[in-house]
Amino acid sequence: MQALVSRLTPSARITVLTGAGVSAASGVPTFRGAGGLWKNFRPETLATAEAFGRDPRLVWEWYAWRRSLIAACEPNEAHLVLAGWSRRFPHFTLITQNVDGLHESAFAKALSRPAGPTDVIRLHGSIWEVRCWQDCDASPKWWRDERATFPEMPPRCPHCGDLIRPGVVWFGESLDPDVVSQAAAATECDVFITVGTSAVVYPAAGFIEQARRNGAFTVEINPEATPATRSVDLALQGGAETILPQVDKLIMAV
Ligand code: BV8
Repeated sequence: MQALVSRLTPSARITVLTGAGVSAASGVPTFRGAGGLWKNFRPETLATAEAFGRDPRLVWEWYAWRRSLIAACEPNEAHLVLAGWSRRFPHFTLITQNVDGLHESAFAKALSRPAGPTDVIRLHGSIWEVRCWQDCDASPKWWRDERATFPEMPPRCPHCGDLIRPGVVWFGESLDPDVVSQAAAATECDVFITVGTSAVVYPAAGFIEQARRNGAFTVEINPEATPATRSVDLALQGGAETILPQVDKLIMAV
């Protein structure tokens, strides 16, 4: 752990990539962990445009279930430490695959200010945003919708009456190119830490290798081994909610 702490200096360019594991301690089920399955559906089969086209009600029931679950969750120590690092380290970038919004909530809690547009690079969108399924002209590209329940299932576009869809990136859909280039630029760094991801979903998992090729000191924080474990410089085996506060304490002690 000292090998990491000694590199987390104020001048260092530090990039952190997170996955579902960083929210596990908050009670949000991961995708591949126990409890990740819903009604015996594999997430990859529900999180697709095809699945939505086939049965929008079923897909919305899944997202409504996840929203109701996430709404009851609070950011944990891992989220709070990372929010704190965005103030401590001038060259800090936080990239997440998570759509739960807990990183953003941690900014409000740790820094008593809302997360700004560049504080969290969201690769896969947000479960608290929606879009018109037809992308009708009257509707904005996406808008926030934090309703606990929808008056009707599946919910409708207030502009054209057709369906709305979750504001997330589904499997088989391309990520926003601006977001991808922001994340790729952040792999030009001194320290790249991957936290709580199984490193199997692309292009997100590719940023770890990209950072390594760019000469960054790469670190993985995960209780289990992943395809990235053998290529990172340092693998810290354990929960993010335990290891990140430990690292933070050691930084403060320096
Ligand atoms: C695309 C939003 C262009 C929706 C998500 C290259 C190779 C192979 C396949 C592909 C490839 N390129 C593209 C693909 C296809 C596909 C893909 O990667 N498939 C995988 C399954 C093989 N990628 C795409 O489709 C992407 N689009 O590439 O477009 C294109 C299009 C067509 C064809 C080619 C190219 C879009 C991907 C985004 C999909 N949307 N989410 C929603 O949330 O509903 S992905 C979703 O799943 C999450 O956002 C996240 O990214 C992923 C889940 O992964 P993790 O977050 O890592 O979670 P997981 O449960 O797997 O692991 C948790 C980890 O935490 C575990 O390791 C566990 O040990 C650890 N852990 C547990 N507790 C803790 C902990 N760690 C720390 N602390 C703890 N306490």
